[in-house]
Amino acid sequence: MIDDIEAHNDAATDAHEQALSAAGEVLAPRGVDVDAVIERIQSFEVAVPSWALQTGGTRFGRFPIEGEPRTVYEKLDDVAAIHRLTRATPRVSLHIPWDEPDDAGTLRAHADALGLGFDAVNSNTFQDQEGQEHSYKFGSFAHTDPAVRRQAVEHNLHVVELGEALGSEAITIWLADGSNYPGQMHLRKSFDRVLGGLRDVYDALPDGWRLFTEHKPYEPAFYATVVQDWGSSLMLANRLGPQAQCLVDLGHHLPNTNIELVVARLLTAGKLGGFHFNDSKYGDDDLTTGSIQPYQLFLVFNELVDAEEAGLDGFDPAYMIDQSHNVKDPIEAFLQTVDQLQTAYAKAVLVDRDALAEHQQANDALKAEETLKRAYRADVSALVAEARRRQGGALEPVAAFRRAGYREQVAEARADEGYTPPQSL
Ligand SMILES: [Mn+2]
Repeated sequence: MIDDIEAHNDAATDAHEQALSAAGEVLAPRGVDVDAVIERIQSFEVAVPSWALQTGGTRFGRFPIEGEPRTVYEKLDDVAAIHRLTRATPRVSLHIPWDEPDDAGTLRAHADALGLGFDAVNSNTFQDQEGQEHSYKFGSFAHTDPAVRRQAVEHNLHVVELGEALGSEAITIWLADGSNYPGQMHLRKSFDRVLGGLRDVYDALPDGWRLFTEHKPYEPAFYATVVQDWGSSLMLANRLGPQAQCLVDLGHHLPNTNIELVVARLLTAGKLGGFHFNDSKYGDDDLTTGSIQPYQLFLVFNELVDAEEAGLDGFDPAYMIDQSHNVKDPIEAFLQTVDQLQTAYAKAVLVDRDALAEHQQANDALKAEETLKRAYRADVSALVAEARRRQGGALEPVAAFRRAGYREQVAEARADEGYTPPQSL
């Protein structure tokens, strides 16, 4: 289906090579090793979540498009198409039970055939599922009834077991537990109950596995959320032990929060486990990464690259995308997102860290800020495209995707009842 990448790249080669050499002319005199930066970009990988390959919606509705994946197998086919074009998304982050496979071995074989693996698995105790004995209306891990808490723990243990069968090595737990009104929930006791539930899951983790807690300030709980902020998440990770770390979802912060500072603190604590990339204007909007606050994204990557280059002990963040595509074709949005992430990463790699350290030491606020701005303003688009091309990906992923007619083809294949895997990806 997407098998004419070379032809597509050939058509775009002249313009690309001009842009690449122009970028080299700007960067080389600054002492930048352009090839080394391209190699760094090539090393960047990010996981695609199984829950965002269909169009998303809001509480007001959802507007589906033709050719959306109907099964977890078809979702993997779409991730393979994204990976084929970007060469940067070799893993899928599964959501259970939304994408619970009938048989883990069959799903794993399907992923293997597509050249894909599995990143962190995600559990769900924020909504009730059919046939479930107890309701999560008033919480899961934090519920006052031990039977509900037990059910939530059992679900997470099941997700770990399934993840193990798929080759995952981490579980992400986001809890909606909280209260809508003052007095509804005992603030301290509810936290203790969450810690108790997480402890049961933590104790059952296979060797080499990590458990990520994901904080969020509000929604669906509108007064007090138990794992509300990075401080609460860090407390949990510290109390649980070395296999527990914190996941930062860029949209899970109150307006104006200094997220790069949160990242720096979690790095200092050795507890930055993973990321959910997205962007937001007002709340947890799940918009395309870099679409609203690209400078903030760069500043976050600046902290990550600084930690990477400093060789910070235990630095191994699991990068994932967590977006909701209400008005864009989800595959196209992912192609755009990966490009945005690589762009922010490349700009952070360009930061002259020796000069920055000197300006910081000299308390030269202006020169220090300009050092960051200089890297941020650099046009790295040709470097990012070259990184894709060197790995067999597309110079212009969205254009190649549209030209290949993938969406039209799957719209036809997915219109009938039976499942037909794409012939070539
Ligand atoms: Mn998230």
